[in-house]
Amino acid sequence: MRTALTIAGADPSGGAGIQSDIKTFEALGVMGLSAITSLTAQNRSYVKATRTVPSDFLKAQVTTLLEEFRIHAVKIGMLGSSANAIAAGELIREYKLKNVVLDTVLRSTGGHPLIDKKGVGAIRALLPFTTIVTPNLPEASIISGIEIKNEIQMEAAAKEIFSMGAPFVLVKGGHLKGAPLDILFDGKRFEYYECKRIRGKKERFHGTGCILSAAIAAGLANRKPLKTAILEAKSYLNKTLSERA
Ligand code: PXL
Repeated sequence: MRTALTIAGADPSGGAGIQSDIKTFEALGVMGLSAITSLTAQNRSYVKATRTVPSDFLKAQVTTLLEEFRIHAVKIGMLGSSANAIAAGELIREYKLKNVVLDTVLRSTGGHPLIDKKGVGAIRALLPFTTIVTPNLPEASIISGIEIKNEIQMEAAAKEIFSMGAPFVLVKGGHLKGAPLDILFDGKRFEYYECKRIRGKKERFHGTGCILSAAIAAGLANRKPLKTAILEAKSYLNKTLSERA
């Protein structure tokens, strides 16, 4: 069976992080492996506290899995610390991990930091070792240093993040008003993914970014071409959100 590994935080509410990623992998027909970067105390509304694992222990989780499993794709979410971001980069290089989807998690929706102060720099340093990065608007703005209020600025941020070494950049436009538009940049062209806005209480959307990035990783693990994996991930996310209470 094809496998995907999630390197991410644990979310007791199950809506984001490791718990959600394993559900996504298995729903898309991929065996889910996981390495926990940080424990969180949270519900769907807010993050109360986090306890991040030491980076040598993060590495031990992954290297022990590699003794037994081939890993066909990797999703990276909340890292908790810049040390864990550096460790993830070392693992990718040392074990030649392929199909790496980096969800550039910096803060929770409520504003709780999910990586330390040096995290932005550590995430920038990870970009060249990924296959695709999937920042939302606030993350794309912080990583690129470009203010984003419209689609032109989304494109500028995507170009800037590409220039930092990410082979594909998918900027998610859900935080802009109007119909959500995600923009993919491959270094040459932009591709536009329009979607319908699903309405509801904010708890319904907890973990949306995790689902999308894990679903892209599942598609890549299943040998789908990247753009097919993105389209199928968006459709899986839509279905999952529509079914949620
Ligand atoms: O959606 C960002 C995110 C990722 N991973 C974990 C989280 C959150 C947001 O709360 O808790 C573990």
